[in-house]
Amino acid sequence: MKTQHGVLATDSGRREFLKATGLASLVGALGGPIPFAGNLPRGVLPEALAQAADAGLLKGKRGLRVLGDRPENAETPVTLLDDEITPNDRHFVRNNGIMPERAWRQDAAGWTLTIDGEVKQTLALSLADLKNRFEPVSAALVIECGGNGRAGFNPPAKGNQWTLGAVGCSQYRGVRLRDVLLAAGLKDSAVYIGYYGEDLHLSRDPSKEAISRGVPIAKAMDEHTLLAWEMNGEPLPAYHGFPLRLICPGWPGSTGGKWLKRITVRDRVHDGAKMTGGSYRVPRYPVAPGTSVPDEDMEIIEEMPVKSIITRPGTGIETSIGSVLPLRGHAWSGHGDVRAMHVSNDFGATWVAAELSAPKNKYAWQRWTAGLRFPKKGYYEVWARATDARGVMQPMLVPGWNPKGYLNNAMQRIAVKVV
Ligand SMILES: Nc1nc2c(c(=O)[nH]1)N[C@H]1C(S)=C(S)[C@@H](COP(=O)(O)O)O[C@H]1N2
Ligand SMILES: [Mo]
Repeated sequence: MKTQHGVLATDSGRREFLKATGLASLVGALGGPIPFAGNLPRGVLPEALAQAADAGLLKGKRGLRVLGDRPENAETPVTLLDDEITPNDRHFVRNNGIMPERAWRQDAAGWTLTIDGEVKQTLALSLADLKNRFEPVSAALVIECGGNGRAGFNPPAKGNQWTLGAVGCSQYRGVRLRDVLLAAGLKDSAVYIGYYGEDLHLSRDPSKEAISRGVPIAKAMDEHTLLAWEMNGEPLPAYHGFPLRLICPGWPGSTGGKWLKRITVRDRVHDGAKMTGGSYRVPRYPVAPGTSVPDEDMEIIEEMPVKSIITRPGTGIETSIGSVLPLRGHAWSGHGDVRAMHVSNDFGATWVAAELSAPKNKYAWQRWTAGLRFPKKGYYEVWARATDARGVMQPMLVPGWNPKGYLNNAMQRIAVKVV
């Protein structure tokens, strides 16, 4: 298959081509620099990058915005996140290393999950063991990357420049991590878990992990923390961790190890790859933008903050004076349920309450809908903001600058032209 610009898009041809050129020149080859790219509102899909994704750079994905190819990272344009349950082909991808071959083969033969460390009995469980020995559970769960929104920070933070789309809410099936840990029997010394996946470090050095994070034992034992083998009724897709992934809902996506092979129970805070230094850690106190923060003043991110997205309409929509513009999206919070959702069309001077549905289950996102009328012709913005169960709201502007650009939950704004 050839794209309109003549780039070979067969699987092997494309892979060779990418190896030789990298993503930046692929974008070039797909049509030169994007005209007026600098003027595009954030979240609008640059067409060449969309083509790169749809040409199969990300197998089984449609319409994602590719941020990098080594490792592969892609976010979902916000208007493609409108579904109640995010379909597999629309879920963002965040990889830190090289995906295991097994995931592409969808072959769990010989695979086991090892549970070891501060346990009374080390376990090695096959997928069949997990399915037969423990009670199956199913839940719709938000997974959001801790760096979602990084593109909003100034001075800029290095790393993937996620805008709004490093989030999804799919339906997972699996077992409670709690039940598996209880089967192994926790020792009194258990304080933290650390996961290990089958993906390779980018250097391909087998003694290094691409990422190995974890959570305190209380979060590991929470009934909502899952070991999942199914996503939206299918075996976990290659990108999302086949054959098994961890999900610690409400916490940074990075706590949810993909392609799991081992969970080790620790007698101290886990110190695997990306647990220390600047990774997934933020200053303990507010710092001035651009500050370099001493390591001992950094702490591990736990709960993710309250947040929402506007999935309809897309930014730049045109509507007419006096008619009601329907708006909708989703709201979620690492703290639990979202209590209220508001929208404004006058730059936050006044707010209108939106309809907000209950979540399908704890840690699923909640549908909100609203309608706004515009009194005069001209340029408007719609702002949307969620409030969590404690009364904590999304900030109007980008919150607390931090060295790696985590936890930007500023409210989303879309442009509306009224004629
Ligand atoms: N083994 C492994 N697990 C991983 C990662 C990874 O690179 N390797 N990335 C983490 C990060 S940073 C995020 S945000 C989520 C992303 O999950 P997704 O790609 O299914 O959206 O997976 C987490 N689990
Ligand atoms: Mo992440």
